[in-house]
Amino acid sequence: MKSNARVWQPALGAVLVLALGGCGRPAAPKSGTQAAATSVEPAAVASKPAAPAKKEVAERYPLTGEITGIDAARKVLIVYHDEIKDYMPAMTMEFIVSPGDLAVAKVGQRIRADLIPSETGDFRLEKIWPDEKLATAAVADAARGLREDTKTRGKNAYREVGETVPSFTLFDQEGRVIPGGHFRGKKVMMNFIFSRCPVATMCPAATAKMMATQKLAKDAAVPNIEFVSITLDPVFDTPGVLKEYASVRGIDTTNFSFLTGPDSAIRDLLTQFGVIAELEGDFLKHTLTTLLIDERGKIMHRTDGSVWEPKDFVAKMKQP
Ligand SMILES: [Cu+2]
Repeated sequence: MKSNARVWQPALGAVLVLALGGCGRPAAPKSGTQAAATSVEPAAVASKPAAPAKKEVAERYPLTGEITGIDAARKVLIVYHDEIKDYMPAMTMEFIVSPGDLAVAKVGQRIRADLIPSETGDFRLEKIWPDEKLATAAVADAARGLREDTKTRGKNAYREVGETVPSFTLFDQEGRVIPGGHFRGKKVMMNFIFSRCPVATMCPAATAKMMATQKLAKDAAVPNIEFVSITLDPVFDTPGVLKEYASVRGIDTTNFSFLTGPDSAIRDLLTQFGVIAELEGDFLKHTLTTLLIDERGKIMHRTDGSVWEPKDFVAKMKQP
C-alpha cells in the first residue's frame, strides 16, 4: 500500500468535483482540456467528504496474513498474520472490519491490509486487498502491460469511438480477479466513479443512472449486457469499499461490477478513456464519461458529462 500512496492519498481535506459539459468529448488528457471546463453544469463544487470518525492520528502497520475465521455477528475477522517488523510477531488475532470487508472475506484467503490499533485496545483492519500470489501477479502483469501500452501510444493513447479498448485486469467488488477479455462476447456499459464522491450530482447521480439503465435494459430483455464502474480513487476504493457502495444502494451485481486495482493501471485506463481525474492540492477534480463497448471490445458510443438518457444507451445496446 505504501508504494502507491502518493497522489491518491485519501487524506483529502476536501474534494472538488468539476463537471465537464455534455457537449462533445474531452480530448485526451494532457492536451490541456481542463480549460474546457466551460460547463453547462454547476461549474465547480467543493465540499468535504464525510468527516472521519476520529482524528486520524492512529498509526498504521502494513499487515499480510490469512483469514482463518469470520465472526459476522461481531464484525470480526480472525487472521493469522505474518510478523510485523518492529511491532508484533506472527500470530492469530481478531480484527474489527467494515461491513463491506466482512462481506467479501473468505476463510483461507490471503490478504494485505493496514492494521490500526485503537486506544481501546481493539485492532482494526482497513484497506484490505486480496493477496493471493496468482491473483496479484495477474493484476500486476496486466498493469505493467497497460503501462507499456500507454507509454508506447504516447499522444495517441486516447481511444476514439470505433477503437478497441485496452486490455486490463482488475479486482471486482468481491475481490475476484476480472481478467482482460472477461467481458468479450458481451456489450459493456462503463463509467468511472469513486465511492467518496461528495457531490450528489456527480458520482452518486451517475451510479443512479447506471442502475436505471440496467433496469431498463432488463425490462427490454437486452441480452449479454454488463455494467462496469471503474473507481477513480483506487487507494481508498478497495473491493470491500466498493462492495459496500453497491450494497447500500441495493445494486443488482449479477451484471454490474465495480472494479479497482493498482493506481498505475487505473491512471492508464483514465488516460486511454479520456477521463480527467486529478488531485489539485486537496481537491479531486474529475470528469464524467460513459461508454458503450461492443462484443469485440470496440467502443460503440461515448458521452461526456451527465446529460444522457438511459433509453438512448439501451437503444444502442440493441444494435448489432
Ligand atoms: Cu464524483
